[in-house]
Amino acid sequence: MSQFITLQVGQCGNQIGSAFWPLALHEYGIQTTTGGVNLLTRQRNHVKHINDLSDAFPSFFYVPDSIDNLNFQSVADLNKAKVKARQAVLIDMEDSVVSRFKQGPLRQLFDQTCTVTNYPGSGNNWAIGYHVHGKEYHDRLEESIRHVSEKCDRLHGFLLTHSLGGGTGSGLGTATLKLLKDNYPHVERIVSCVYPANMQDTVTAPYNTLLATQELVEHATCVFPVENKALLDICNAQVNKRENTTQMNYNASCKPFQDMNSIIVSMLLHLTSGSRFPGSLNMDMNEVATNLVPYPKLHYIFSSISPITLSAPNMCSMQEIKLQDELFTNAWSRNNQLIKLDPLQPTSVILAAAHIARGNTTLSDMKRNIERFQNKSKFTSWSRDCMKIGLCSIPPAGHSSSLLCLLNSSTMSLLFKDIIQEFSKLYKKKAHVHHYTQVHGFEETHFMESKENILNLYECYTEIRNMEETNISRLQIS
Ligand SMILES: Nc1nc2c(ncn2[C@@H]2O[C@H](COP(=O)(O)OP(=O)(O)OP(=O)(O)O)[C@@H](O)[C@H]2O)c(=O)[nH]1
Ligand SMILES: [Mg+2]
Repeated sequence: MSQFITLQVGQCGNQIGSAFWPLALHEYGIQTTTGGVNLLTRQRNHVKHINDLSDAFPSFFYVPDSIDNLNFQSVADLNKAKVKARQAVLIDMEDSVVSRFKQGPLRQLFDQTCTVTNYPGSGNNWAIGYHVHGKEYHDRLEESIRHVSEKCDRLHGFLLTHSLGGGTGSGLGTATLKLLKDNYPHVERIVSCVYPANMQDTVTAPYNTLLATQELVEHATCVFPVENKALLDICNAQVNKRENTTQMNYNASCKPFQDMNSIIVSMLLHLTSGSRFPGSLNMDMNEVATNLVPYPKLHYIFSSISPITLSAPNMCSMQEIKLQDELFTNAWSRNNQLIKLDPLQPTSVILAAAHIARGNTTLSDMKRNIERFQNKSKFTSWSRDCMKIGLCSIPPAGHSSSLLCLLNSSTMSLLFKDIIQEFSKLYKKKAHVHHYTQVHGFEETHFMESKENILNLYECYTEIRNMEETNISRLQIS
């Protein structure tokens, strides 16, 4: 199975990582007690033979000795066996989140030489993250990444997690992405990025988001964007669903990041499940880009998931989904989207699609529901009849089955339109521009170039949509 190196950049990237690793271990039956994660069942029961994992466990973990060490029960066993996350670097230009990692129960999981930190951050400024820290830490990052990649014998990709609203994740994160492309051009660069809830979150977020998006379009193989606004809506809906609770509402200022991140982590666990567990119908990570990216730059993938699980105690939506069809219907509903777009609306077309199920979903459940999906959506001429599917028999914690729906849809153009609009509002008045232009290496023309490139991408999607609307009849060749 393909091996992946994970890079966590900035506060958000590292917080997502701190939720991801304990759950990834838990899915192998290894208990941890970090971060308030509610560990619900022992998944080990689902893996019939521990030797089955000998190919899959090293996809995200590095096992120095023999695979017999897989008889782990707890983090103490992992430490004894010197197991490491196949984790390149924990990168943050302020060190509080990474320090918490270093002191927590999972500290042995990470190679201490592969953390790159500084103080006091990149001040919510993409230019500082990209140009100042990107330059200063270039060699250290290069060295750390080389160090972990040398331990891989089947390195297939890098998985980068970060947010785009601040300075480090957006700036240094995309500088790291460029470094990966320069040094490992044939290794995939898969990105899980968080778009800010609203642009008030950080005043300069529209600039950071625009500049970082331009880099993601240029250097990533595949991007899985998530919007904090969508996550907040999901959290609120889950809270309001609970009975006998005082009504509470999340909003951007109370930042329930733990719950929001657990939704992102569910998506990542799902996405990577085909590489982390064996199975003949699994969708390995090395199949993601091939199936979902028809043209190199149209690589932004929409995701939605069912059921939704939040991390806070007693907040897992534990109601068991009785019917498989309901699982699919929920995953297609607007309430379960990790980014607020509507790819099933009549004005958008689907360029590529994949459904990854975990747990007890059968092939016939899948086929029946794919047909339903094909009937309710609009596709390009080449994508209608083919749909990538993945079936991983290991369910996520606390559920008997779950579904991740991944779509490459022309409706993604709305995200790019929004980015340009928010940028233009601020840039029209040239507000905060001097913070960027005073950074050595940053030219003001970079703003307009980024805007142009994103606009081009917007137009590419529109063109595909319009192309599908004009119904050209087939030539009859006799
Ligand atoms: N979903 C989610 N969003 C986060 C998290 N932490 C921060 N954010 C959002 O990310 C944006 C800010 O990015 P951060 O990750 O805090 O910034 P950074 O990358 O550390 O950069 P600097 O602090 O400016 O150096 C804001 O829009 C926050 O709301 C998190 O754990 N989860
Ligand atoms: Mg920070």
